[in-house]
Amino acid sequence: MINARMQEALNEQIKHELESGYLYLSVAAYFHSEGLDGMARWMRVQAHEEFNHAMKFFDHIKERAGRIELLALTKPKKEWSSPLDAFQDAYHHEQFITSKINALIELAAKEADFAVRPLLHWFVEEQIEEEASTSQVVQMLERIGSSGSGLVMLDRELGKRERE
Ligand code: OFO
Repeated sequence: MINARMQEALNEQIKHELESGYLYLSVAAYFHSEGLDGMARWMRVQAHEEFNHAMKFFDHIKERAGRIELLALTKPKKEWSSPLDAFQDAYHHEQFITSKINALIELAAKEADFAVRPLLHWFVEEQIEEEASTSQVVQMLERIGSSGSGLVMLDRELGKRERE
């Protein structure tokens, strides 16, 4: 059975993952409002991934006979000044999530919770990908600068993203 401190921390992580999805849906809505449907699609796929992340913690608590508690979600930001600004926010958010995963690893060590280690290890790998994918788009947008045609091409490219 999972101990109370770990259970509380994993319940908080469910909230962080759902808030990631909520933020990316809000970014998707912003992109739709700008006519950038490809970028919106990329963010919508990302929001689905975040829901799956939340469910990994949800199922872990359930499998260890813990009590899942869904916490209130924070309202996400609604406007960004540019696609670059929006993807920079996504990148910074992923860095924040990485710091939360690291804190969970520290707590698991302190609480001698060996059962949660494989799950957290999965997230360590996942966060490498999550940071890389958002920072790659940031770099592309920085290169594109104010080129309208570059933005159209990138929008088309990002719109090819499929759900895993
Ligand atoms: Fe984007 O990795 Fe979960 O939050």
